Amino acid sequence: MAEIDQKTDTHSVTTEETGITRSEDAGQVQSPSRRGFLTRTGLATVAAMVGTSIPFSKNLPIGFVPAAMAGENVLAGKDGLTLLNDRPVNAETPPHLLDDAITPTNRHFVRNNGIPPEEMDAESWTLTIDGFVDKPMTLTIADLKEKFEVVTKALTLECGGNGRSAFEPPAKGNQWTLGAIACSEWTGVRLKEVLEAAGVQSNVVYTAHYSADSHLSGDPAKLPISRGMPISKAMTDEILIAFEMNGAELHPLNGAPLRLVVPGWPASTAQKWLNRIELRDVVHDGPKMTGKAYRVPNRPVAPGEKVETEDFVIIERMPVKSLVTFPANGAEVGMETEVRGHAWSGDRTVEKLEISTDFGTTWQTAELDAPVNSGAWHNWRANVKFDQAGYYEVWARATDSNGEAQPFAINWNPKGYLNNTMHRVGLRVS
Ligand SMILES: Nc1nc2c(c(=O)[nH]1)N[C@H]1C(S)=C(S)[C@@H](COP(=O)(O)O)O[C@H]1N2
Ligand SMILES: [Mo]
Repeated sequence: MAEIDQKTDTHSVTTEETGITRSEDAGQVQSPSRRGFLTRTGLATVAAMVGTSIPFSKNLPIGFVPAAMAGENVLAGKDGLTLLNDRPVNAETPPHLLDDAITPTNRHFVRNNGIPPEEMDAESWTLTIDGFVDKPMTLTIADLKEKFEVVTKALTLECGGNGRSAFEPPAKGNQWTLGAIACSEWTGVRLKEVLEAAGVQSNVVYTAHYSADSHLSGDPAKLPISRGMPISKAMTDEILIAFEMNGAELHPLNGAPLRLVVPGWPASTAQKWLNRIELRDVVHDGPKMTGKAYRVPNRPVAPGEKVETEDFVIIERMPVKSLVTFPANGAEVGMETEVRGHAWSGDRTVEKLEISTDFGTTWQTAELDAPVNSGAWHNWRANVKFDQAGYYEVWARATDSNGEAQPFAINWNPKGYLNNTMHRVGLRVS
């Protein structure tokens, strides 16, 4: 299992550059490009993948893959995630593991449409800005750091299909329950400043994002995903071109070494392994921009109703939503307990978080923190008392700055996007 190829490339191995290499014919699952990033990136990445620093890294024999990463673990460096798919890798985080105010990297969900790139080398990586710009540019990550202000922000990413599993009739696609949501701390430069430096021409209406991952078919002419956003959105302050996640390199499954982070909009807008942004004078038409992908009907439709492609519109902001992260569903609690979680609403703020323990008959207002910065989720908590033992459910309902509240029932749509129904957590009180 831990067979190692000692013959290949980086074997002037130093303690900084362990250059761990796996046998190509070990028949292991090659995701996320295990061989590629381990040979090209150093200890920091290995440490990110095992989830902590490696105090005795000096003693790690050449070519040894940390045991925590060996074998079939396509989710190396992730902790407790539920794997929905391994080709491409898709994994969500159970709500009770999302309890932290800032989501640690090992708890950030993974949504891949294709196969991550083999090479994720931060030193040689480049980002090209082209299309309708005055000065097309190609920048290294060092250039980005040098030319633009480096900022750190907590930013919420949620997959447009989060909650899909609850749709009836079912919608095709990853059967996400609640856990395709995270709010990590991202460090990078503002997309807006980079686009301004390139000179946005007056006819630009949309961005187009490109990356180094490959299509599942292996066909190099096909892209797994290439989405974009209106230029007005791209020029907002919160959007980052990020090279750090929670103070370390990006996790290979979350887009190392460079990605977009677009809070509040479907996270499909947030291209991972980003290597090019093109400014266009038309709405982008790349893979997953057209047809039914990340689009919803332009009117309410009945469950199961067939909708013509031309009646779909592109999803922009994500709707108001919340999560109960403590206690866990099914937990046993005493006659009094704290209940807590997060709430968010696209690019708006949340005004109110209420919880009910009597199936929605009465509601109690929770203590709701302001987001640590624009683009982050809100944390909330409440103290709950029960009069007698038994089975209860905690329901959480967020209301946003436009007065929109989470619904009881889902507005069905063919691809199962935007499910923002209330989160229910069952408790046994004794
Ligand atoms: N290059 C690239 N970027 C991508 C994707 C992808 O498959 N390839 N998936 C998108 C989708 S659909 C989502 S929900 C987010 C998920 O980000 P995460 O995997 O870091 O959680 O990445 C987006 N960016
Ligand atoms: Mo997504």
